[in-house]
Amino acid sequence: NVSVTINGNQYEVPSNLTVLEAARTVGIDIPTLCFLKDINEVGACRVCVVEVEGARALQASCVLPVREGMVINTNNNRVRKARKNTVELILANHNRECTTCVRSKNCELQSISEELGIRDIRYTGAKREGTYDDLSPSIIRDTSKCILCGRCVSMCKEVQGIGILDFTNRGFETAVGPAFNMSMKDAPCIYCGQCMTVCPVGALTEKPAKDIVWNYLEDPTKHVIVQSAPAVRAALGEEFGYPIGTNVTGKLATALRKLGFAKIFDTNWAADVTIMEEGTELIGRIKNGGVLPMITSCSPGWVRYIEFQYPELLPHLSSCKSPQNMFGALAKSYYAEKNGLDPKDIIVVSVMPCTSKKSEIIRPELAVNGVPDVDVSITTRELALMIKEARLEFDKLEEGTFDAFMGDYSGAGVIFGATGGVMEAALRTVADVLTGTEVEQVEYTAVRGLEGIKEATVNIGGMDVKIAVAHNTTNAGIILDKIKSGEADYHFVEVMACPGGCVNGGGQPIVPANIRNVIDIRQERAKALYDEDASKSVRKSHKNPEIKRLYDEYLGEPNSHKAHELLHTHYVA
Ligand code: HC1
Ligand code: SF4
Repeated sequence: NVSVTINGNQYEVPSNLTVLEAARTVGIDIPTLCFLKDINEVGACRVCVVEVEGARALQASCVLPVREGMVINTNNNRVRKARKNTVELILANHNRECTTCVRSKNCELQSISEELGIRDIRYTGAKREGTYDDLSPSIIRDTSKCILCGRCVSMCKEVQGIGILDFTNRGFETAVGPAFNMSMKDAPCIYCGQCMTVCPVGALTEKPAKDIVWNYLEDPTKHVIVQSAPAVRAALGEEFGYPIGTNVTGKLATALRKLGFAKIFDTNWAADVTIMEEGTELIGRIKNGGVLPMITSCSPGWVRYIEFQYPELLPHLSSCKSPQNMFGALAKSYYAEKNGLDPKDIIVVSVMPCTSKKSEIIRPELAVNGVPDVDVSITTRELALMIKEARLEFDKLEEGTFDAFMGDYSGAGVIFGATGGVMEAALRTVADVLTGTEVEQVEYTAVRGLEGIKEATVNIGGMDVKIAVAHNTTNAGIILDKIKSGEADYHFVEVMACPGGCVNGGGQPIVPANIRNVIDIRQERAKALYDEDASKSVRKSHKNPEIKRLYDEYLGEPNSHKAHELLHTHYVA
């Protein structure tokens, strides 16, 4: 420990802290704009400056280690003036169209301007000419809003191991973007959207599609149905003031119904279908000497990653489409047939925690006879906007349920949204199939939690099944290198592109840094899903009565010819 004086009071604080952290441990908040714990600790914005006795210039507290005997002032006139000045300079060069910005009311620059009491901006002059790039299916980059904090750069490079975004140009012309200012559409971007979730302002946002949904909902010639992904229910409530980690399944169902969808179904149901198909594929590959390890293919950011970075390993991907697309394919075949509908009249909308899903739905190899499985994909955030536009009072909605037929799901389907969840769901079914019994164990805790790479060997019916789970693409890369070198002898690997899995997807509600720095949102949201799983009486995909019905009445067996036509694909380099 060291002894420091902050704002006139003496404290003992751990010696390995920065001044920013030390102040926070004793309840003194220093504002920040670029700081993001463990991800972006670069002292770029200088909003966190403090006065240190003996030093002439003010110091950025986020990169300043504490020292024995340090005397610090975090909030005197000089400090406040400097902070205000810094933020005014940022604002002078910022496109301040707050009223029409998608981040209005959830913008860290807006909040800090308000907290510092900025009422006018003394600096006027030239504004940087911005780039507005909306050509990709998933991301809009608007540099007129960018404040050069560097969070997205760190996220893409350090966490995701990709490095699409970087500082370009110099001085006044400095901007953040892909090399040569190319469009995100042309860069090897996986559309994970992690850069958006850390952007403090509206410089990186999703490509919106909610107005397309509104138009379909008013088109009398269309039968518009919706599916909602596992992780949506673990985060949507945050947009309406619920604590992080609140499960809002019931209100989500009611909200979707009130928005006017003809049927409200659940991607969790399709996750159960995926387990039937993927589990069977795995057993087949093990028994028949197929390519091992088999790797999950449901996270479209991950699929883009392996395509760009390790195309030679594509045969390891499961041939299964993602649950989102399996749902769509079955809606336009099974559901259409059972309800006497023309598939051409059915519009499938998906609500996803993901921005990459917007690119997955337009992949030509996933269409069935040229018809896309899913017509429109919106994020959790866009759904929240639709609920607000419809003026529904979310907290007052009654607890509803999803529609039968493609809306009932097992606990296995729910946990897909957390890292390790697909693996655990698969093991529950594979264990029963391989042993020909009803295995009592349903929980596989070795694959739960936030360790970057989880490895385990599970004995199933006398056979040792070696598994690994990776989340974020840096960890995915580590596993792929091991597979490439022959060092890995796994049978089955789960990869999710986003840190923590879909619960922390690029389309989820954006949590400002001051909260992210103290709460692990991945853990809280995952808990909401594991709790729902534990509360279910049916926790294995193959025990879901609606899944049994699908196979009895329509598909026959998992991996049948019909299942292959609708639910599987082939990724080629
Ligand atoms: Fe996911 Fe999936 S779990 S990819 O993270 O396999 O997006 O939630 O919908 O498709 O089910 C996302 C979540 C989601 C698919 C499923
Ligand atoms: Fe990088 Fe993902 Fe953002 Fe693309 S979407 S720039 S890969 S963080």
